[in-house]
Amino acid sequence: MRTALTALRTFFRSRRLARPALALVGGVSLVGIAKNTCQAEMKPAAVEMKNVFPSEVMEKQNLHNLMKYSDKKGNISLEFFTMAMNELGVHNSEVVQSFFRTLDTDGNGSVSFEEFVAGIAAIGSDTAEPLSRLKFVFDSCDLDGNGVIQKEELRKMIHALLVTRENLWMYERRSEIDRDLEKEFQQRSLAIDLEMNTFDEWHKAVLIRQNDEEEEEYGANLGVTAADTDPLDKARSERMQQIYASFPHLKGKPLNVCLASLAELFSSHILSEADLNKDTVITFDEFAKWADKGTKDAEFLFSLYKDFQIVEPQIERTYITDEYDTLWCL
Ligand SMILES: [Ca+2]
Ligand SMILES: [Ca+2]
Ligand SMILES: [Ca+2]
Repeated sequence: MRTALTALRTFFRSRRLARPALALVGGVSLVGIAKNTCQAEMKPAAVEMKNVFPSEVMEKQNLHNLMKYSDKKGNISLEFFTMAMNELGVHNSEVVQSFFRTLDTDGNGSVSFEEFVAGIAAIGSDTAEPLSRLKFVFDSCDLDGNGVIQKEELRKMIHALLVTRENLWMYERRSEIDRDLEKEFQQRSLAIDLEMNTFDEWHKAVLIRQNDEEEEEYGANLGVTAADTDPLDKARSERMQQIYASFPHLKGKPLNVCLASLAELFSSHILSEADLNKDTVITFDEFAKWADKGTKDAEFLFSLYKDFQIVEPQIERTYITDEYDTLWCL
């Protein structure tokens, strides 16, 4: 078990997310994110947020998504919070509600901008105050809010965090691929005199092929080989290979099975480490002692929270034509 856990930690720690760890509420949609956001209006909370977070964070985060889920004052209801979490791939209502309850510190049924910032500050920054961080992680893992963490609660939470992380990873690959495709299109369109002259048409040709004939035709025109016509599939497959390499016992299993298995493994291990009096539950005191040891397992659990983001990163996209711009913003 020890070897597998070490591999687990190394594996997930080695995967740096390209953007800052601070999280703002929003949603991750794996397709065409930019289209939701182009013409959104900035709400006061988002403006205020600019004063709270460092500019380099703000530059890379998409404020418009906070607006998508909050009212004008920046308050987020459970309903909208659930939508945001669903978009991240978190569908377990116990996990969603626990996160919401943990953020809603005054318990009035909505997460205010201030509460949100405080929650994010507790888990998302390098300089987070240790006790707030500890409390946030403990409270959110205590899904039913009865003051102790059971193994099943821990498993569900870790699973949700792993799923989120994978979705964000895929989202980032998708963004990278879109950027690469666009760059490639620009280069190739300079070299080849093509009738189709918008990135959108080319993108369609490469990714949304109607049939093999079309693929061949476009491929021949563009010098694109079959092997590189679906970069997202390729990225996905590479990702699975990485997981299998780190966890040989999961070889051949689909991603959801792998994540479920890892959540089980990791939660069992944390329970065995932290439950000092062996009564099958972890109290806050036990949790604090466990975290205080600064073990790699604790570090790993906290790192899952730190990377947890409920905002989509901003896509820095240079639109090629007005027509294309309009298409995406509809
Ligand atoms: Ca509140
Ligand atoms: Ca509990
Ligand atoms: Ca105990």
